[in-house]
Amino acid sequence: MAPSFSAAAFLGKSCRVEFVTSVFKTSQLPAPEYPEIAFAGRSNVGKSSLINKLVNRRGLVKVSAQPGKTQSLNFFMVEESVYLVDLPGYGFAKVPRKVKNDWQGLITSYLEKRENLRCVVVIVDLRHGAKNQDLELVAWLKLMEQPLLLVYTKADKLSRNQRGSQAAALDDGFGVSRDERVIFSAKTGEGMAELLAGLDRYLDIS
Ligand SMILES: Nc1nc2c(ncn2[C@@H]2O[C@H](COP(=O)(O)OP(=O)(O)OP(=O)(O)O)[C@@H](O)[C@H]2O)c(=O)[nH]1
Ligand SMILES: [Mg+2]
Repeated sequence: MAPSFSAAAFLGKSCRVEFVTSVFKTSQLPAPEYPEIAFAGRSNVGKSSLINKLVNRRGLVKVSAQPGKTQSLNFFMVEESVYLVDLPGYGFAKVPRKVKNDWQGLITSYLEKRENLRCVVVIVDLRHGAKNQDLELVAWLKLMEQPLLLVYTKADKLSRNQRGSQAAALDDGFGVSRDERVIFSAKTGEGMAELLAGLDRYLDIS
């Protein structure tokens, strides 16, 4: 295992980052040699945008014009110390059933078995209520005692007042307190410091 890594020291600014691999089946997963953070959420919620913001590279991860673009687990290595994993979005109806089942199988077994997975960042849209699949994912991660951090993104699309009331409704739905979630915008970078502090709670285990 690599030495402990501080998100706040490297992420949110220029850092060394490289694409490692796209994984379509479990057998393609890279060796679990580094601590790992995975990013999950509904299709089009802003997972790839959040990762780009974290590594300060606009075009590193493809941001989709159409939902459902990310169809594999995409691994990125930061500072030769930590993997960031962009997961395929869920809840996109137009994906054929066969493909959907394959995805679900892959993501489920990844989230269940990945030994170096330190934290799952679950991203939801601050403008919308908690959807069933979000609630199910969070409940299932908690059941597995898998550490997670909720990120309420696209905050730039709401006024200050709306943000407060929407965030309170989401907190209620997920049953989390304010320090278990971060209000974020990939457009403005709002919430970056809180996000990094949240990640460091799980990364910095020394
Ligand atoms: N205003 C605003 N737009 C955002 C933000 N984050 C993402 N977007 C936009 O939302 C759309 C989807 O963003 P992506 O980052 O591709 O979302 P994704 O979750 O990776 O999507 P899939 O890979 O298809 O599941 C793009 O048009 C982004 O520009 C944000 O914080 N603010
Ligand atoms: Mg994506």
